[in-house]
Order: sequence, then structure tokens, then C-alpha cells
Amino acid sequence: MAKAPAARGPAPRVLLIDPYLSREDPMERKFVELYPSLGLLQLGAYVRDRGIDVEMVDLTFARDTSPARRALRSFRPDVVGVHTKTLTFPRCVELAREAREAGVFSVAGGPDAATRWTTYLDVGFDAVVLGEGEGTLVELATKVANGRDPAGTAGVVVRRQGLLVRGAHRPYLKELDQLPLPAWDLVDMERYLSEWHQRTGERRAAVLTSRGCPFDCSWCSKPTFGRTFRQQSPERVVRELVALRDRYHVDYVRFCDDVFGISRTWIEQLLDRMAEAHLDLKFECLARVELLKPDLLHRLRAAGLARVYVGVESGSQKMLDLMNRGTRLAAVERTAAALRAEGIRQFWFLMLGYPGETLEDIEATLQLFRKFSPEEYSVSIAVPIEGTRFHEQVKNRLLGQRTPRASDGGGMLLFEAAYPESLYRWQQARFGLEAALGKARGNLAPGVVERVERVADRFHRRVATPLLIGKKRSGGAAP
Ligand code: B12
Ligand code: SF4
Repeated sequence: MAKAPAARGPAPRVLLIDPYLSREDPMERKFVELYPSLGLLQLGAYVRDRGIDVEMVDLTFARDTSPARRALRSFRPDVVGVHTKTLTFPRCVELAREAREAGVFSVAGGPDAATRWTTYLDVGFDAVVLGEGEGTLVELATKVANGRDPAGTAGVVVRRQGLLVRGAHRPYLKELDQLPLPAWDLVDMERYLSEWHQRTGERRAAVLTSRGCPFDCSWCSKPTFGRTFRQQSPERVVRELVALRDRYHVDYVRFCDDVFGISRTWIEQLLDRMAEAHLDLKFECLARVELLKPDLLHRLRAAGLARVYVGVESGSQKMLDLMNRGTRLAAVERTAAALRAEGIRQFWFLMLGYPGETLEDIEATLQLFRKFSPEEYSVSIAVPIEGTRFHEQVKNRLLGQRTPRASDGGGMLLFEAAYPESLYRWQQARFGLEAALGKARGNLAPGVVERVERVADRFHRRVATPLLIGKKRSGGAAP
């Protein structure tokens, strides 16, 4: 646990906890890249700027929750604040119990608690903070430290005499430039950076330049920032990048925005400011294909862009429209080709099972994948998250109490879809084979990959699909 500067006077004391234990995340070894929680680093910096004494326990590299238990006893906070994700729910339950035993007021915040706050109150948290946490945590901690009841505070939900008391919605921060730099000193940055260095030869850190997303994909859950979109100025972003380089020798940055570079003018200005600061960083981001025009990609590549995550989702225009993606397939193809031409790695997100999808649509996705062989990808079965239009659409067809597990890699069917789960798992395996063949293409004799693909396609059409969807082996049941 890293220490914050000493407190002045009887300031409220807040202990922040990131309950993510990387060794318990089966995805970690495969996909997940380790960065400290930006949400907690920003919260920590903000509340500290307002006179709150703050410490943080980051369990990412811990074996269990004992560092949190020790900090509860040694730091004696007024409030313990836990960041929540669905994956870390069992740890959060444990921490709520620890806080109760230590007689400390506990509050849950972050994406999972903001989606199902009653669950968090049920398992023992004293309060849940909804949405953006900065202003709310300052007010809540001050009230609790002064022995006042935080019930009714904007952005806070508590339970009183069995009834939920939900404060008003707290307006979003208007000026993101006014946020202090993340409180990196609250975590063991060197541990993260040296792990990255061992793995990649680079010292990598995460940066956020905006909050929210103005698009409206029907399956996307936005419990924290809603449909707002706010951006920092390019100057503010560069100040953060310079600090990371100067203080921590960071030479690779992951921009964690939901969608990076929504405004072309903004991104051009950022690139200008980065060049003026001689940053010499490599970076990666998540972006929408239609924003990545070939000429912009060329500039981004020259500025250090090494990898882009793109939500391709489906190779069928009909499906993209049903998902309200606002994306044309032609833009996907144009961008995939331009990324390849520029030598920028591409990571595709693909989704199977969305309502309305037929075997022909899945086949279109596979053919698109085959055509471009992205360097990396993930293909998941659509997850209906509460509060989304997709969830609304399938809420009467949910499959009992199934909840997705991280270990599952998006491979669990949570609603009655067009086909059985086994069919989707089989399709996932097909993408796996396709990816392996794509990688092997350069090392095999010409035509070998195509022959294997033909055999696999035939097996898929004639054997696997009829079997999995329960039809007779009539041939031609699947495209
Ligand atoms: C960038 C990102 C990542 C990055 C880096 C994450 C990081 N270390 O910061 C990487 C790729 C590493 C990553 C990994 C994972 N991620 Co991620 N990630 C995101 C993304 C796109 C942005 C997160 C972010 O930085 N937000 C900006 C900060 C400022 O917001 P915030 O964290 O929500 O915090 C604010 C509020 O929530 C609140 N708050 C948060 N915590 C607390 C605590 C208290 C006490 C209080 C009062 C308030 C509060 O105040 C904060 C400031 O306003 C989100 C999607 C999104 N838009 O939120 C998904 C998201 C958070 N990730 C998600 C998931 C599932 C994961 C993984 C579990 C994936 C996996 N293993 O399968 C891992 C977990 C890794 C980990 N260390 O926890 C899900 C979580 C869904 C859920 N209900 O659990 C999200 C919401 C995406 C989604 N829609 O599916 N992720
Ligand atoms: S999926 Fe991405 S682009 Fe679509 S609404 Fe969500 S954050 Fe925005």
C-alpha cells in the first residue's frame, strides 16, 4: 500500500480499495492488461485536493484481501470505498463484511454497483455511489466523518428502515480539465511498469482523455457517464503524458476512452501538441471505424499509433443496423485495409447471438474475419446487461439466474437465442481455427490454408451445425 502525503488537521479519512486480484482472473493470462484503476486514481486525486486524507489498497498483485484488512485497522478510515466490477463481486462482499467488523462506513462505487445497487446494499455496504464519484465522495466522506447521515446526498443510495433512499442525480463534472492529474503515488506504479517492461520491453500506462460516448449501440451499458460526452483539452492531455514520461519513464500509452478521437479537430490538435512536446511515445486506443479515415491513420501512425481496438461486431450490415451501431460495412473494410497498409495492429471485437442473427449472418462475420485476419480478436456471445435496449428485448427469455463468469470469456448464453449455446461455442472455435490459419498463412505452402478452410467449412456445414441445432444430417442446413 502506497502512502498519501500526511493529513493536515482532522480531515476526513478515506480508504479506497481496488478488489481486483489478477491471479484470480482467468482472463488475465490471455487478454487482460494490467493497469491501476483510473477511476480510483482520479477519485483519490480529487478528494485529496479537497482536503481529504486518502490511502489506497490495490489488490491487483495481492494473494488475498489481507492488505485491505490491515489497512482498515492501521489507517482507521472514516469511509472505505470499494471499486466494483461484476468479476470482483465476491471480494466486494468480503470487504463489506471486513468494514462492518472494523466499524467503518463502507461505500461501493463503479460499474457493477451502479448497475445493481440494491444487491450491494443487501450484501452489507452502507451506501452505493451512482455514476461519477468525485463530488459525491467528498460530500459523503465529510458527512460521515462529522457524524451526519449521508442519506439523501446527491448520487448516493442507502437503505433506511428497509426503504431505499436515493439522492438526486448529481450533475456531471463540466470541465474535465479541472480534474487533477491521477494520484499515481497511491499505487505501486513501478510494479505495473516493470511487469510491462518484462513482457513487452515498454513501460506502459493508461490515460483517459474523455468521459462517456455519444453513440447509442443497443447493447451498451453506460451506468457511469450515461450518454454524455466530455473531453479534456489536448493541452491537458499532453500535460498528463509529459508527467507520465518525466516521473515514470512511460514510453507507451493506452488511451482508455470508450471511443478515442471523436472529433477530428481535437485529434489533430492533440497530435500537434504531442509533437511539440517531443513525447516520442507509442500508443494504442479504441476507436470506431468510420472515424479512422486513411489519411488520419497515416498521421496517427507517424505519431506512434501501434494498435487499435475496433468494435467490428458483425460482418452483416443487417446485424449492425439491428445493434444500432451506426456503422457501414464498407467503413469496416476500408479501415481494416488501411490499418493493414499502415502496419498498425488491429484487435477486433466480435459478437455472436444478438437477436435477429441467422447462420448466414454468422457466416458473413466469419468471411469478413477470414478476409482481413486481424492480428488479435475476441468473439463473445452477446450479454444482455440490465438497463440496455437489448436487455429489454430479451428480458422475458433470460435463462434463469445465469451470470457471466470472467473465466468464460463471453462464452455463456444468458438468454434464449436463435440457436443453442453449443452452436455459438462451435462458432467461437471456428474463429479460433481461422485466426490460427491466418497466422500460419505466410509459413505454409500456397493453397494449404485454403484447403484446410474448405475442409473445415464442409465439416461445419454437413456435420457440426446440423448436429448442434438438432437437425438431421441433410447437408445444406447451414450456409
Ligand atoms: C479502460 C477499461 C479497462 C482497461 C483499464 C482499466 C483500468 N485499470 O482503469 C483494461 C483493458 C485493463 C480493462 C480491464 C478490465 N475490464 Co474494463 N473497462 C475499461 C473502460 C473502457 C473504461 C474504464 C475507465 O477508466 N473509466 C473511467 C473512470 C474515470 O471511470 P470509473 O472507473 O467508472 O470510475 C468512476 C465511477 O465509476 C466512480 N467510481 C468508481 N469506483 C468507485 C469507488 C467508489 C468508492 C466511489 C465512491 C466511486 C467510484 O467514480 C469514478 C470517477 O468518476 C470501461 C468502460 C467504461 N466506460 O466505464 C470498461 C469496464 C469497466 N471494464 C469491464 C471489465 C469487465 C473488465 C475486466 C474485468 C475484463 C475481464 N477480465 O474480463 C478487466 C478487469 C481489470 C481490472 N483491473 O479491474 C466492464 C465492467 C462491467 C462490470 N459490470 O463489471 C466495463 C464497464 C466495460 C463493459 N461495459 O463491459 N478495462
Ligand atoms: S459500444 Fe462503444 S460506441 Fe457503442 S455506445 Fe457503447 S461506448 Fe459508444
